[in-house]
Amino acid sequence: MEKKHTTCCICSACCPVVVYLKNNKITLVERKTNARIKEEYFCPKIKAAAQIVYSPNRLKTPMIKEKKDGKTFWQEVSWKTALNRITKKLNLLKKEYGAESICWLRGQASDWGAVWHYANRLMNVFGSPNIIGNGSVCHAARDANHTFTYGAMTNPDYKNSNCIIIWGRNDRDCKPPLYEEIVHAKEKGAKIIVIDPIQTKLALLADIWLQVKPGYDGILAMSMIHVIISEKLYDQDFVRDWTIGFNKLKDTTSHYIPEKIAKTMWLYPEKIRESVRLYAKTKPACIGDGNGIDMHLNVSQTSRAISILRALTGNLDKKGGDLIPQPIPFKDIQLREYSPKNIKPITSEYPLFNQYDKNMGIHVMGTLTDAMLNERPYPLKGLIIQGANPAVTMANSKRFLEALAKLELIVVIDLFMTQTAKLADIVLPTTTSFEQTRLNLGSMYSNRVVLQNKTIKWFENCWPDWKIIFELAKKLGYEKEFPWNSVEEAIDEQLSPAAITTEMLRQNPDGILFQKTRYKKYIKQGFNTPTGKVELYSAKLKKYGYSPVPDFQEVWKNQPSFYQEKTHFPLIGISGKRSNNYVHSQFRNIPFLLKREPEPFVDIHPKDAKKRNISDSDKVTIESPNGKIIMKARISNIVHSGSVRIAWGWGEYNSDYNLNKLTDDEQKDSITSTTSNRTFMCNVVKTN
Ligand SMILES: Nc1nc2c(c(=O)[nH]1)N[C@H]1C(S)=C(S)[C@@H](COP(=O)(O)OP(=O)(O)OC[C@H]3O[C@@H](n4cnc5c(=O)[nH]c(N)nc54)[C@H](O)[C@@H]3O)O[C@H]1N2
Ligand SMILES: Nc1nc2c(c(=O)[nH]1)N[C@H]1C(S)=C(S)[C@@H](COP(=O)(O)OP(=O)(O)OC[C@H]3O[C@@H](n4cnc5c(=O)[nH]c(N)nc54)[C@H](O)[C@@H]3O)O[C@H]1N2
Ligand code: SF4
Ligand SMILES: [Mo]
Repeated sequence: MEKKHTTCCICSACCPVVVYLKNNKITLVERKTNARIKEEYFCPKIKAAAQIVYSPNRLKTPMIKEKKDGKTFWQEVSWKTALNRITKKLNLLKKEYGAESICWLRGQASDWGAVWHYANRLMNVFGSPNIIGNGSVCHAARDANHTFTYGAMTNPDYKNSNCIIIWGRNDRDCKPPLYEEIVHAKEKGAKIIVIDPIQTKLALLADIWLQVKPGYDGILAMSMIHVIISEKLYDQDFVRDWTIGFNKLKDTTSHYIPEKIAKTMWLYPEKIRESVRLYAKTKPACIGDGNGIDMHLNVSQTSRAISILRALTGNLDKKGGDLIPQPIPFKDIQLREYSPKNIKPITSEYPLFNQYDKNMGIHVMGTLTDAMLNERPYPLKGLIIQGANPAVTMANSKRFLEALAKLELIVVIDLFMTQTAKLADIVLPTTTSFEQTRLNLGSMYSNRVVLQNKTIKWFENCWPDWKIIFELAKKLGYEKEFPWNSVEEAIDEQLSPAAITTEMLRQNPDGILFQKTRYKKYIKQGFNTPTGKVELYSAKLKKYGYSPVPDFQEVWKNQPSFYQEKTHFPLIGISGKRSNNYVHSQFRNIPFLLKREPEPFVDIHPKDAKKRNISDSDKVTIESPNGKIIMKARISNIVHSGSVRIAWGWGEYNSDYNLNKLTDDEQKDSITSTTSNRTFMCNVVKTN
């Protein structure tokens, strides 16, 4: 049996794997693990890799939606015909409404490798400033606020840590290599604190579990800062030499006394004090924050407050603490100089988040539906959707679908005929991570450069994302700007400043370490902030009209959406965990995975169930002011009474299960446009 090494990008954990092949067909894929832990972690999705790659449901060739005798149908076409049709329409729309009427939307699966730079380059040369990633509901909102505080997003160094806070994050199901590091640290004696409204498997492993009220994390962080300052548990040398705004922070947090506010967070004051003392007194310590604190209306202030904890305790960029990345030098190929100077992107209402990192690109997704529906600041006419299923994953599905219906051109680049693809005019079939060579995103930001390596040839008449972009660019007349004939040529150019080539990466399947890991880099180079220090107080945020020190006075932002309607919708709905069987809306069409988890559930506390006469496995309706969905109930103590956890991502399988029918997209975090997909008021009633 032949054996090849690559990176799996079925989910964003991007694990190194070994692929076993027979007659050039994948038979088995195994995750490489460095774990020396007792429990071997099992990733179901990788076991299903062959079923995913060879799924009979895969798109096999480009298709155009045609109309005849009042009926619409999909016509299979050649790549040439599909790209010609797209080019013609794009040019028409550009002529009539301007290039800015076209928007490119990247989802979580869109080409993890190239830092999205190929698509950015194409839109820049086309002349549209509207290329948007979905990071406002994902990690980018957190990333930006780490960056405002100390110049970059830190990574927790779990494996070398003696105390780990896992905050709104579930590495067990989402990042297995990191989960193994946590377990390894625990086995070596590290203390674990989990902050999560749900009793997850990680919470069961923890020394302390804080079952925080959903969305109250920022207030909790402020009360932890208060304890650290008032009990003098902070690193006094670091605070003196490397931070600004300590006194302002001290004043602001003086109101956040655990004994006064713990109850509003569903917590006990002594437990808050116990956990913060453990965290601040154990060195080194780190905090892994996750998507559980994203997707709230206060994500910016919350991320800032959590970031400040890392700085106050002196754990920044220390071994076992919170590491500042060591990006490798790479060439920026985005051609931003082509982007029109006089046309603002549709995201310009969020200027700070628009420009916080030139490599990440724009992630202000919260403006998209508004721009499409209200033609504000100008009409959008065409949308190219790559690696996303927004019909299911965007907040307030109903409104998003209304907006989509207004467009004159929708192109979807995907593996499957998803709910979103069904609404497109043209679908372009792409390849799975095992069929295409890409640079791994993490590689550009961290120190170890890893290649995702093509292991089999492209399925049927599918093209990898890079080829779709390169060929579309050429059809549009940008041969000069897209001179590459292969992705290898493009990657070599991107990596030229580091003097690393695709071939070298192929020779080193575990990656190439660019330079030795260095700690406390700030001593030589300062922090990458306007003052060169950790900004507990941010003059930049103040200049843009935001609170310079995190504060949670605007009460509505701490509440789940629809809080004002709590009389009729008294339960906090939590958009539930990412399952290790699935990735968001994906893979309910894969038999091995569907068999493991055949249906979605809503977890409801026994007290709340009793009040509603609901028993285990009863069919229930979950309703919010925006819509209704139906699932089976699971009576469970893992949720706090007053909240329910609703299974996530099932809307692709059956639209009755589409959680985003319940969510709101009206209110947003004022810095990042983040909608509160995570928590919202709802009610659960027994369905007759
Ligand atoms: N209520 C609620 N809403 C949420 C979330 C939540 O937890 N609750 N989570 C939010 C978060 S963090 C995220 S990241 C988004 C995710 O939202 P999406 O980005 O829409 O994620 P997926 O459902 O995984 O859709 C990815 C699509 O890409 C396709 N695909 C897979 N691999 C490739 C590839 O290599 N290239 C291309 N072109 N396509 C590919 C898949 O078939 C799938 O249709 O949802 C957000 N929305
Ligand atoms: N198997 C699998 N892996 C994935 C994905 C997937 O869909 N499936 N998606 C990928 C993507 S795009 C992302 S963004 C990452 C996300 O990965 P993580 O950052 O680990 O985020 P989640 O698993 O969404 O949620 C983490 C935890 O937050 C908790 N939580 C919910 N609400 C709150 C709250 O208000 N406060 C606190 N403190 N906690 C809360 C949840 O109960 C959950 O245990 O996973 C990636 N990996
Ligand atoms: S965790 Fe994700 S990236 Fe890692 S092997 Fe499983 S599916 Fe692939
Ligand atoms: Mo995400």
